[in-house]
Amino acid sequence: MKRRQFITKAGGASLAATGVVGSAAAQESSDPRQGSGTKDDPYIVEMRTEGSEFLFDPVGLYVEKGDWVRWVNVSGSHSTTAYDPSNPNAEVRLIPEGAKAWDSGTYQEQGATFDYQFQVEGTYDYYCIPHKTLGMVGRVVCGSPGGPAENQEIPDDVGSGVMPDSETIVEEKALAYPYFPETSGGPLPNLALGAAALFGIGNVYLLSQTDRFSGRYSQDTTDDTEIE
Ligand SMILES: [Cu+2]
Repeated sequence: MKRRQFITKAGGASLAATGVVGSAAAQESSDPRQGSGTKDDPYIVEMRTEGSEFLFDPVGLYVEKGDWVRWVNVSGSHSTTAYDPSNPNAEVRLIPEGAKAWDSGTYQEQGATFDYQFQVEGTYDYYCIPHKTLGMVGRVVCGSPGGPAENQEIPDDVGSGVMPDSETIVEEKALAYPYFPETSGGPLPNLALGAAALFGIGNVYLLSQTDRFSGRYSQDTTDDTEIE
């Protein structure tokens, strides 16, 4: 059971690595920010299903007070729904005080759109109703970061990446999915894969040592076989 879970995670990690390469290439050719924020030409956030990934892209977006954002259902069935107790499955409010909570409902049709005007400054976290627990969440910062989203973590996973911090959203304006923070050692997925590889090598070494000194290695091997 554990082994199967590990294989699943490893598969996800390589998918994530592929996604990073893809979005890096996309960023070179085009800004992840589409639109200009007006009612007639709103900023665009795509809602997509890609294999086992369910995502908002860009996952982090900066807007000015009064700007419009349009969510477009590109593939799969999705909603854009603000974290607010009045919305389905949301137990916390993660949008600024005084801001109007939104919920598009779940769209099945490709090309369906939902528009929202940001009228209160602060940080807005939102999710997709069907895929809330599968990592489909996003963040908009209007004007400057603030509100309850800044003081608590979202209660759900963030797909293959991490939720962009608000300062990075303000600096970069739009962050393509999946988002990984910059580190001195390179992108996170490579570090994670490297750590997993080291961990695996270490395990093999430890098992061989156990074998040599106590003979428990063969017992462990039997357990491993049963697990498979
Ligand atoms: Cu979804």
